[in-house]
Amino acid sequence: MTDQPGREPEQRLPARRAPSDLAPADRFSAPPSAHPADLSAQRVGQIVRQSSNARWVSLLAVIVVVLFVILYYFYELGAPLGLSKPRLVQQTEVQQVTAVEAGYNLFIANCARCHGPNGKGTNEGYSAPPLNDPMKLYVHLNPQYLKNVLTVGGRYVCGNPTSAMPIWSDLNGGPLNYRQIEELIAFLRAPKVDASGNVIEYRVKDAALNEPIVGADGKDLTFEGWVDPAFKPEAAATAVPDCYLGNTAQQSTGPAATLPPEAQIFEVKAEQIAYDLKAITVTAGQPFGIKFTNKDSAGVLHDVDIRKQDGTTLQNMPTIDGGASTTYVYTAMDAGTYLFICSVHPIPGMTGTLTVK
Ligand code: HEC
Ligand SMILES: [Cu+2]
Repeated sequence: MTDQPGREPEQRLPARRAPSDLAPADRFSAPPSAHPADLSAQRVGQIVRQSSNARWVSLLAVIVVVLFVILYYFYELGAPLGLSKPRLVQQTEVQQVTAVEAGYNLFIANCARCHGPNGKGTNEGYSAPPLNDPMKLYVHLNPQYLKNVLTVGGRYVCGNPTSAMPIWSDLNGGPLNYRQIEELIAFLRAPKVDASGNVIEYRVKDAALNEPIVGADGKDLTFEGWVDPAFKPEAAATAVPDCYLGNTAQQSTGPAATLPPEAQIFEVKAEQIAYDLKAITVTAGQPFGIKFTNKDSAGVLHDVDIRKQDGTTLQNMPTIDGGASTTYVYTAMDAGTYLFICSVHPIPGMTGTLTVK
């Protein structure tokens, strides 16, 4: 570059300039031949092709983005005509089922020994009141009530401070954390059928591995929810009392009536959730008494109510705790056959026949 032989020295290199001089404007510009005013046909074709390619590419990009937005919209909010459910709803359902399945294991591990594996409680010979009962699940066993019972323990149910029902929430010294309480409630309130009326099959999961447990027939073990979403109580049905022992207002009927001295008095003992006496015969039109002893352990309540054969209560007596005894006084009755029964444990073992003649 610096040495160009065959030229006059002044043509070889530009003359030195004083540093303050501005560089000539065309010093670094390409010569006019490098950018001709008119384009060659080939170049024009190239330019046109290139820009139409670019427009196709951008059109495609726009289409891709628009399609994505539309598809994502339906994915997020649910496709029309019920083709798919909103993403959050789907996710909630998945998590709901997971909670129910975890709650089932918690129930079997902690509650089944008193309330029975099916939640039928005293109806299946267990010591605690039933939970799996459509009338109870309809309103009484609502999530907030369940949460309170599990946090406060059995005293929340009937105000019995020595209730056998333990405190479960670790907020209150119990063994289960808030998540486990939620899972238990999810299980107790699990719907039996889905929105289209199909029975939901929840799977029994291994508590440690969270894997489905396979039964002897090679299929996953399943269980069903207790709550029938379609259940409606009959118009004439009586509401479930706040305390399963019955209406407390009705129970505190002031001082017990006294018996005339010649009245018949029977002795009934309850032990192991069973009466020792299964048949009583009394005279019609005369009051009578039952000297009742509860020989079960504290926390197991019994009473002796009188009901008609169809189950309507005629004479409702207050329950007594295990270890206590009392004398129930019954008013005179018409001739007939009735039941005397424990309202806490209406099972065959705690049901007897009362014959009035
Ligand atoms: C040691 C026996 C025992 C165990 C274990 C037990 N319960 Fe109970 N439960 C009872 C008794 C007894 C009552 C009745 C309360 C009372 O008045 O004393 C009761 C009452 C209840 C009630 C209120 C029922 C109603 O009709 O209002 C609910 C709900 C309940 N239990 C849920 C549970 C759950 C959930 C578990 C497992 C985490 C559980 N129980 C474990 C004995 C038990
Ligand atoms: Cu009883």
